[in-house]
Amino acid sequence: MPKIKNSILFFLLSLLTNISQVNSQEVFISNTQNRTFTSLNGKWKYVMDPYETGQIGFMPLYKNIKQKDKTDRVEYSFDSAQTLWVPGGWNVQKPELLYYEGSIWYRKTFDKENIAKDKRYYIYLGAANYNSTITFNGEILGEHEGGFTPFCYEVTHLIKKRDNYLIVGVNNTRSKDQIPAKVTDWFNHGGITRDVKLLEVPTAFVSNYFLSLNKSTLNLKTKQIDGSLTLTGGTFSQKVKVIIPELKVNKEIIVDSTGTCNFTISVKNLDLWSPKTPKLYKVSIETETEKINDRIGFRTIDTKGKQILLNGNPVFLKGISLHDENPLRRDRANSIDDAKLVLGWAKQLGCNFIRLAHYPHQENIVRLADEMGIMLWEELPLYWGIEWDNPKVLLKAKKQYTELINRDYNRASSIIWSIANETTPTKARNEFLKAIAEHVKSLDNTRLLSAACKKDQAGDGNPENHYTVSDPIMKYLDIVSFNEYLGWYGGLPEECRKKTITSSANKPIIVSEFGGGALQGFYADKLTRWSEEYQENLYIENLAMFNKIDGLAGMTPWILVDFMSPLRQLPDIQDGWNRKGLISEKGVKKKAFYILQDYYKTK
Ligand code: GCB
Repeated sequence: MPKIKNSILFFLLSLLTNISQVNSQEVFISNTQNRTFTSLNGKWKYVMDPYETGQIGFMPLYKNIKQKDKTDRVEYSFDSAQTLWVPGGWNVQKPELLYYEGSIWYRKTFDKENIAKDKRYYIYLGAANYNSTITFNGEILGEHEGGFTPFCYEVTHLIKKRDNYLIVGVNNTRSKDQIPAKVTDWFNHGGITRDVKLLEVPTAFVSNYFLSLNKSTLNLKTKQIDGSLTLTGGTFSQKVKVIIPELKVNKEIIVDSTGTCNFTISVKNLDLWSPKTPKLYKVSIETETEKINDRIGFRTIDTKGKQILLNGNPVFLKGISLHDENPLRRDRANSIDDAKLVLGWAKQLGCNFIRLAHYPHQENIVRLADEMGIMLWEELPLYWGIEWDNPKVLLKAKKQYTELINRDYNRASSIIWSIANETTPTKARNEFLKAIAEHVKSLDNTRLLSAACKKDQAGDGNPENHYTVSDPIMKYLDIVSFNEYLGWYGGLPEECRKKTITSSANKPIIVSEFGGGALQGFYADKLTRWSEEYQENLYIENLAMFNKIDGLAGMTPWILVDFMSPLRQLPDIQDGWNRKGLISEKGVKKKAFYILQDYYKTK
């Protein structure tokens, strides 16, 4: 008898494990804005958990425990708790949370009157920084690591007509085995920073699809679009249609029960996407039970020797770097209006390119860049201090990259994946980044690879006044990029006149950062630190130096707008802001803005 009991227990346990596997984030659902969903944005109740135990008074927070009668001991209460706005970092919402690093548990309650039998329901989070525990109606759905990429969990088996409660614990404690690691030069906005949605999809649904222009057909009259898609939940073969009305495409695809399928589509008279003509086509993906609309542009991006080729033509990337922050609201960006603000400034500067530093930005900005014709560099926070020799960190990086590529593959604006920023070459780091380069290429060979490298140190065999870039990871990259702060972190701007820069690779070069700080409205002579004149002169000298580089294919100066950083505490100058912006945190342009604007007019 006990034996039977044990086996029943084992069976039940294995069922449970299976359920938790099913619930764990194994499906990636893209293009959520064009699917059926209920927004769960708005005010959420919250309970702080500074000791990060997940419980208060020995009672788990995700159980949403309430006092039953006057004898009952319960030491927390979501019902009478204060609220935080979602999406949004918690730091700027309450003065006592400004520098808070720890856990906060959020709760959202909602009713769902029309629960359809032939539908499935998923909780989708655009991003939560950094570790999240997702629970629904008292069940743990899973945990997600990474502060900038989207994820979802199925709740079909748990959703009710009334009184659903979604409780999410978010922890933004920094740690050396995370990505990013302990120290960054940006603000650690904690919490649910992007949209939360309850998605409603058919039982079998197209969770993701990937469309891109086949490079080898670029110069042909009839071009080819390469495609693949994933049907989730289908138990038998099913028809899926890809429809592009303007191109008279109505392609029928049979997806078998494996759920994935590759296909090609021939197209005539295709207008290519470019910054000058950011043509997007209406694309619909249809099954018998759903229709997903999208707007997709088709282009190729390639290199030839030291040139970057967009649709086969050389292009100079007139760029600027950017953090995903709205300086006016002092918060992580999370809306189309936030995206319009910064892309509007970049357009005024004359940019056709933006480096989305140093982590995946909100999806709205990538979609708006598609519409506005701005090319993008996207990256993960493989930044200072990463534990290169920790295999778990490598797995995390691969997972974050997979999530980002799943989200943005169909965006024509996104042309470069950058795999690291300012990391010192060591054996462990080189192997790690080689593995990441291979991973990214295996998921997406329609974009270029780069990394913001360091140039070689002085005294490493180069003649005086001559810099080279010879980072060993360059061989895995399509573009050589480097950050260079001459005139700010070493020497005065005038020294730029003496320096020359080369790279040993026959590849295009992007200057991925340069710049210096200025307090907007502080005017002095060009040798006075923090003055607008100092920054202005630094731009003049640096631009002249970079202009001499053989193979210069673009640049992304540091940075469009001042951004929050706890590393920057000089009173009355920085006050918690990195001042290298060409625009102040109040939206006022500094003198150097116009220097770069004039330079871009010549390009
Ligand atoms: C860098 C980093 C960037 C910093 C910048 C600075 O090289 O890549 O994250 O914010 O320098 O301002 O020092």
